[in-house]
Amino acid sequence: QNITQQNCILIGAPVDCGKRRQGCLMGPDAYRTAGIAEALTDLGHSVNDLGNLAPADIAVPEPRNPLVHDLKRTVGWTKTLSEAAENAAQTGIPVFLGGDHALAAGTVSGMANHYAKQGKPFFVLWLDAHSDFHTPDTTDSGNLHGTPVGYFTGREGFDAFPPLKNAVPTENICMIGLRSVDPAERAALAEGQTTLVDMRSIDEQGVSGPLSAFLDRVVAANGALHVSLDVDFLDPSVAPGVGTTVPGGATVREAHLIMEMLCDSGLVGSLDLVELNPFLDNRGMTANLMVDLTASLMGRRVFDRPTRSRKS
Ligand code: B3U
Ligand code: MN
Ligand code: MN
Repeated sequence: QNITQQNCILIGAPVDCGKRRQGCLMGPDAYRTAGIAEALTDLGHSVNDLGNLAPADIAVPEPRNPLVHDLKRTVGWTKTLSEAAENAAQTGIPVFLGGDHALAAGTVSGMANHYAKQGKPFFVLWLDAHSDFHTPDTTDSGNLHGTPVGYFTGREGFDAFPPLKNAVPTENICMIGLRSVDPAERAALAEGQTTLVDMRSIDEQGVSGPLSAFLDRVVAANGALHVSLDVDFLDPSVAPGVGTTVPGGATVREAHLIMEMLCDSGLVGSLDLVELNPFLDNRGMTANLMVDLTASLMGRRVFDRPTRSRKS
């Protein structure tokens, strides 16, 4: 198999403060148990597991919105993971083993800082049933795992968080799998340029058309890509190990196709695996599927395809 050998840096991020239902803290160890390191070394990559990190201890003011849950810990994780991402990116591909999606405030902002230093445009592929575009002021659940995209795009209302050095422009973000978007998020998304691929678009056009168009834009900009994979992107029948199941999600085949296309593109420089709740899983099936998808992203395939040049 002619895939480029990479140095994969596993970073355990047992973030469990982004919502009230607990269990994502077991995610990193579930991925290890499911054999994520072996899956990557079998493909010829080197793997460096940094173990599990812990959130920085940062004082925060009382949130304006009294619904907001555990602001302090989320802010601490944002600082820790932003620095971890920026450091790890210098020597390999960071793979963040979550943890809930609040972790992406840190991982994505850190990767944005890394590529800003290199003068490389930075893009984000968000695979999720949800847009996670709230701010601490607009969330009506108070769950900050619904806010990371709001943070790293530079929306207002995150003053308790580490100051954002490099906001990701909304036009550099593509969300695929959307089927649960709150009214406040929809209104805010309408003011930006995020590419929004909901389940209806997938039913009508499949995943390859919209993904291909996005990847062409990353290539044209000579950019780099971060992938944030939320378990609830997948249909709950194949991925039950998550607190926020939404029916009608992506199939195993759609998800693998996305990963294979991303692999072929050679654009991906970092990955989040988020929202796995092993306490809710069925005999490890969700952890195993997430590991298989990671393997597809990193080069596992049945047969090689002749390399087709991407049309632009
Ligand atoms: N938008 C809702 C639901 C939600 C967002 N992300 C997840 N759930 N996982 C909220 O609570 O903000
Ligand atoms: Mn999410
Ligand atoms: Mn989600």
